Amino acid sequence: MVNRRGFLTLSAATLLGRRIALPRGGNMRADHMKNESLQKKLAADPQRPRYHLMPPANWMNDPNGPIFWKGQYHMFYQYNPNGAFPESMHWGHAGSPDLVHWKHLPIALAPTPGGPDKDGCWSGCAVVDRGVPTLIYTGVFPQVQCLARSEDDMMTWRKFAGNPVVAAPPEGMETTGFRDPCVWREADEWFLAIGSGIKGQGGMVLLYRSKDLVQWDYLHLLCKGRKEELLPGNDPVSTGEMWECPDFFPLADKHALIVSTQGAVVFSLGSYVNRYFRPELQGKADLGDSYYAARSMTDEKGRRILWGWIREGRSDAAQRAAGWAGVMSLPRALTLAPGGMLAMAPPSEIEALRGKHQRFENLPVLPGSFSLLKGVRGDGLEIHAEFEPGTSEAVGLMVRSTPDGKEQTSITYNRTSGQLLVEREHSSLSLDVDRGSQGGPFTLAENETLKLRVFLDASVIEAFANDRACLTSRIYPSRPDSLGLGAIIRSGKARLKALDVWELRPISPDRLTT
Ligand code: DQQ
Repeated sequence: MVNRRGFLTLSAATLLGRRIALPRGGNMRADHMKNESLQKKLAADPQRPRYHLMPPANWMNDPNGPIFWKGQYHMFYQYNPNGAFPESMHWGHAGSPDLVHWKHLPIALAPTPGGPDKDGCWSGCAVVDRGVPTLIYTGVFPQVQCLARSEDDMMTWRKFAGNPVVAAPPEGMETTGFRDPCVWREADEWFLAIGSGIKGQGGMVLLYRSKDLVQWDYLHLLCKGRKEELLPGNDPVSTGEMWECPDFFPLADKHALIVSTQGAVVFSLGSYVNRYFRPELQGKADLGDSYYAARSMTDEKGRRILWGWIREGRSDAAQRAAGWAGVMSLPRALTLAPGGMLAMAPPSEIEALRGKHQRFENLPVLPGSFSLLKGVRGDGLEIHAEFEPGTSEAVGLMVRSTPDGKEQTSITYNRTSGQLLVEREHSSLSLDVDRGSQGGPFTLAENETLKLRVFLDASVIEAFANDRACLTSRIYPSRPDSLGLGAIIRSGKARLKALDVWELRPISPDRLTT
């Protein structure tokens, strides 16, 4: 339906978010009962995180258009209301007063049959245009850029009748993709970055300009990668031939470009002159391979906050059977570290989740021994550990361990190889889950202690090392007693100066309420 202002109105069912977890066909009473039984099943699932943001059920992937608006944080995300598999992308929506506690809101975007997004509303961003919240996203197939606006404080969204607003890549360009718009304002003009690339050459970001978000003129490439080029940084990485989800923003006296390279999330820091971005330093925003499609926002405190999709590490069949897949990362506040590298740390709001606290100082840990801390258990914890690595080969934490150590996961800093690792070989007795080690380069300066901050939330691990390296991973322990915590020192001498452990409270016991 087209309304008088030229915007398409979505169907009432979609606006009300009623498609969440409702099976196709069947009567309302049966649907309702199915919801209740699904709700019980999800609440009892030991692998389902309890304090990370995720949809009430079903599939989610990329964060989309995170934005702070009228005192609330808004998060949209790629969402399939029909099950725990990646099809028919919608935009799910949640709101939060504090970055931590979320309320599910009606689905924001759904594919319109016969429209330019008939096969899916893919990733994009949110801006406020003369007081009107506006989403710019990719419709498929083919990949085109579309617009939708809200005039009721983001509860419902109307698609622009003239969609798509950018119908194709610049003429003559044979691109590997054309998607995931990122829009910002400079003086009285809008700028649009679109993720793309050229086969055999490298990823790239196309730059457009507009006065009204509707009529866009192509300018040039904001930035171009070369497949094999490695820039200095924490983990020099080849950036591939397609850059997804570009995110471009000022950070202190630099500019940052974050792209997802169909492998890793890569950030570049550099200069932005005459509307060209020149990277000077590059690295991985996360050293694991479970974190992807990151997008950032600013809030009223002026913070730059990054979110990412934490994907699953188990089979498609296991995901479908579970009835849910995909988790939103914790927020990461970005700043520039004194040496010019990117610093990343969870904002202090997370502390609101803290419950019971235990602290240990100067814990005796024998190299190579297996011992778990007595009385410290859990799969919903925040752990801070400070180590003097001394002459050890590696130091770190053992988490989610059974008393007999048959299931256990190690999060270690290997001093000799200069790596931060999540070692998952024994993380589960199940054969159906990923077990490879994940991690990448991380080194400490002379006399610097290792400050490890680890968030455990059922199957999710998010680890921060000295606020400059992040490592996200997934584990699926099979035994209910995989809850133990211990310290690791491998050969040589090291000291565990202090260990703090908090139990973290769940954020939303009633996840199906929308
Ligand atoms: N996911 C979206 C795309 C994007 C990709 C589709 C990145 O827009 O390029 O769900 O994970």
